[in-house]
Amino acid sequence: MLSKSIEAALNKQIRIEAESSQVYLAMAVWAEVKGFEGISNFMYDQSDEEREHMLKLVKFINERGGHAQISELNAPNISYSSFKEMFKKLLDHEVFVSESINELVHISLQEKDYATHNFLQWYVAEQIEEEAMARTILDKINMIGDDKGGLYLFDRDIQQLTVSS
Ligand code: OFO
Repeated sequence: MLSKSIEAALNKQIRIEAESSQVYLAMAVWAEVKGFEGISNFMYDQSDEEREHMLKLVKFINERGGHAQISELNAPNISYSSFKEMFKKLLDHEVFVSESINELVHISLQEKDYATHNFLQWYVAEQIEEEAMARTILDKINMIGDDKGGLYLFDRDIQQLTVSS
């Protein structure tokens, strides 16, 4: 059974994951409108993944006798000055999510809620991967700079870049 404070903290995370999904969906749309199909598809996938993260929390809260809260979301940013800015925002966002997960882990230990602590380990591992991936992408984008040809190739190769790195 979840304590009220853990339930509230997990519900806050539901909202963060849902907002992540919206932020990445808006990035996918922006890239698509600009004609970058590879980057766009990559961001659509990221958006789907964040929704999965949200659903995992929903199921966990309900299974543990709580009530998952589906709340209003902040509107995401819908345009960027460049892909460099967009991917910097993506990395910043993942770092923010990691901090939020760390705080949840901290609360679960304080309350000796080992079931929740165990459940959160999946998110800890996921955040390590997602931060690393965002850093890899940002490094590539910084190398490309404003070179149009480089961006064209990056758009073509982004799926492989991230899978193999
Ligand atoms: Fe990439 O944030 Fe979810 O966990």
